[in-house]
Amino acid sequence: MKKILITGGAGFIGSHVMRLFVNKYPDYMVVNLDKLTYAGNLANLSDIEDKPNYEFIKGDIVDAPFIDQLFAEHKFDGVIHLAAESHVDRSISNPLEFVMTNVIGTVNLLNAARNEWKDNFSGHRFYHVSTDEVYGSLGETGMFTETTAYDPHSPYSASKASSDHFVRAYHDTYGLNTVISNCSNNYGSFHFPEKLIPLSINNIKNNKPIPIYGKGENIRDWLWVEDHARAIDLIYHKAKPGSTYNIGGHNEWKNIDLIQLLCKIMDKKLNRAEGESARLITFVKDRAGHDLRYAIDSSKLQRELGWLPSLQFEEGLEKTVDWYLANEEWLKNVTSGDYMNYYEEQYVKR
Ligand code: NAD
Ligand code: TDX
Repeated sequence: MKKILITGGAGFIGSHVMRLFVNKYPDYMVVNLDKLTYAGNLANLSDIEDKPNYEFIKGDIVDAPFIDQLFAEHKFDGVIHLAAESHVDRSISNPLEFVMTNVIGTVNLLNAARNEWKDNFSGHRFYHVSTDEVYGSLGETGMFTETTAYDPHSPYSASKASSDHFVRAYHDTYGLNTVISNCSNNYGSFHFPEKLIPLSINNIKNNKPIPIYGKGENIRDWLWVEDHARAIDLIYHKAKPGSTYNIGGHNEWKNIDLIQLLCKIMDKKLNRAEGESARLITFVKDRAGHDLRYAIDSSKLQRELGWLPSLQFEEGLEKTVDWYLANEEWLKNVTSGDYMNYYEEQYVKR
């Protein structure tokens, strides 16, 4: 039985990857290592927690001796590394936490893998999940390809860029069998409501202002999270050692247009008069260093591994709204406690 370590499996994307692997590969033992920060939630995995091929371990990737021991004990065949601090606004107020988890945590995993797998690198895969934000910001035209030069602007993207460089360095220097993917903005179920789409759904539902940074002109390329998980499965199993793939939805939206569409869907779902939810739109102070536009060219992934996104955005957004409206308890649980303190600092006090 193959044993795979997935880090950050209790987070948004990680929980979808966990679910896919546990259900699709009953002959893999899938181990979820997660610190359970504010963003990690075992309720995201309640449907698979009793499966015989799933194991949860609570732990911190920043703790090097713990990671070394974990690798020595479990003899993993491969790693899919998603654990990270992931929210740009939090990185602006607390950059060091992003350096610790995203850079040091990644290097700790690389060191443990290198040490444990040194006699057979080719038989063990280290998959690092990264973001399109490492490429910086586009103007009105063009797309990020796998060879676009890195140009990160936020402490979050700088920390992700740094971790990508370390992963490549461990391939080039030591021969570790690494692969990296850089994906655009994900959306879907279990998305923590500090990010634009779930935050807006929650605020619309509760008749609270929808905070739009600047003029809402910034553009993101949105991908259904389950399509990202499918891409990760393909890349983990099929990519060549040392390779990189971009993953994106070919689905660019200006923030303000996206929120208008969301308001329309919410009016319908909540039986509100047309235009009622859009009255909640409130333009607020822009994010510092706010990247204007992201757009991903994922043609390499399509050409080499046959991956394509499965859902139209309108359909995916409606499904997402339905999920949040049907999962009030989940939303209530994650929007209590610490999250409310963060919300106050980010949106109310400034
Ligand atoms: P998330 O914030 O929802 O989840 C992160 C998970 O990592 C949480 O479960 C958290 O508890 C865990 N974690 C954090 N610090 C840890 C530590 N020190 N040790 C162990 N576990 C720790 O993040 P997400 O949105 O699911 O993103 C997952 C990965 O995908 C990240 O690496 C992120 O950079 C990348 N990514 C995200 C997006 C997106 O749109 N969300 C897009 C592209 C790439
Ligand atoms: O309240 C808000 N108002 C607003 O206008 C928030 C939270 C965001 N925004 C804007 C900022 C961005 O232009 O909406 C856009 C999307 O913002 P986020 O949801 O915070 O995502 P983004 O900053 O684009 O980063 C996301 O995609 C890439 C993830 O959080 C990252 O982890 C991933 O790497």
